Amino acid sequence: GALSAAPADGQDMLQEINFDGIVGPSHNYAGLSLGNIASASHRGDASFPRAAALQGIAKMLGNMERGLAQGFLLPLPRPNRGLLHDLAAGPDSDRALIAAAWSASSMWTANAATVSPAPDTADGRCHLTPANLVTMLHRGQEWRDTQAQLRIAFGDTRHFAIHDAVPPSFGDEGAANHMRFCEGHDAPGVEVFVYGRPGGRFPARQHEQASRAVARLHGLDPARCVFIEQNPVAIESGAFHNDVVAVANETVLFTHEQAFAERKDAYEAIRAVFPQLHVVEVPASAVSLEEAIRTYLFNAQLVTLPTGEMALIVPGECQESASVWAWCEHMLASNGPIRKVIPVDVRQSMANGGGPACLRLRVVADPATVDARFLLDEAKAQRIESVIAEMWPERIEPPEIGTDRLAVQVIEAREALLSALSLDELA
Ligand code: SUG
Repeated sequence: GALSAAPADGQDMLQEINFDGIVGPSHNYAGLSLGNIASASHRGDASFPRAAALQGIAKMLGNMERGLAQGFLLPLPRPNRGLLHDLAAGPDSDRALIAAAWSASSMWTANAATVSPAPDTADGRCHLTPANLVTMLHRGQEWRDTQAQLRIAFGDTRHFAIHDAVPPSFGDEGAANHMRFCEGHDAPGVEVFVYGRPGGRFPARQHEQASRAVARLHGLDPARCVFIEQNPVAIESGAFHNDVVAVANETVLFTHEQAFAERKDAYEAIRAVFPQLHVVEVPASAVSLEEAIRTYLFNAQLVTLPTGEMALIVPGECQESASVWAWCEHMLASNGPIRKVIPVDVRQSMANGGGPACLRLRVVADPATVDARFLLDEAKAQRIESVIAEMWPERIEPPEIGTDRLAVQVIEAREALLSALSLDELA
């Protein structure tokens, strides 16, 4: 079609759209992520891919009913024959190598990319950099395929720029270690990058130099970027990404007291460039770091509802924890900016260390500029649900990973979903 100029006069209707990862048919518990306590403790369990994927769809539908814009990204091709080939892995190889090529980990789209919305960037486009995810083998295989999808979903180069991942020795885990503060999603933001320092018991998956490279690639104003060190104690306790202990939305930072290495300095550094900052801090005396990580209180979606009120969409596990739920009730009774706490059931993902926030990538954009095939509506959700109900394995036992029978089922299931969504070009 004919090219027309992008509206230069601010006519875009920029809003936050959550792109959830649809849980792939090979979802399983192989314990692949060192430092991710849920993944390690569920290693060897049977998994339930169909239930997992339906939990994800129900979360998306719930957010749509609340009036939020919803998109999705598709599962990546698994098993990844290319990876098995590059490793010269055969049936007798280490189970972890085989399981890596079968991982459905792309469901956690908070790790798909880092996103800088148009109002923050020098060229006025929304910039996306796929995360290289190099720390973990099963995640490092994701980014090229993720990028291929981003190039379709956000293919309109008048509005979006898609970069290559940053070079490998600097680990990058995407939006899970990135927070954006703003008065409204369509207003200029201050972008905060949280990195870890290596040397602890568990890997520090986000490297400072990766964050700095992403900020430069996106053309962010250095005066509106803040780089903060994650608390090594948080990483040692199992917060393998910052979004396990903190989440931001508009003017609000909802954080555990022990999220950052130097908490007072961290808040001050943000406040110096964003004076409207409102910190809602949960003290360790109310909720211990361990309990916060076990329940994923902070791996919540902090969203602005159409009424202007903020809601916190938390895992159901939070409601079952006496200390976490007591704190939520206390917060709601106080007159803070977060007015609602809404539990959702994403237990299958939680058992691999992925809460509601891990399952979504936030993109600020005008939905009209996004490829509509990646946007959800009720009819499409029903179509996706019926493919899942019919084609996704009900249950996977660990010894089935690597078998030809399961490979056929997993490949056919994904292909059925692609055709139901007219996205066969991703096959
Ligand atoms: O990378 N789990 C993911 C969980 C990612 C959560 N994302 C955010 N916090 N944003 C990970 O550790 C487990 C896979 C396994 O063990 O099979 C896994 O990859």
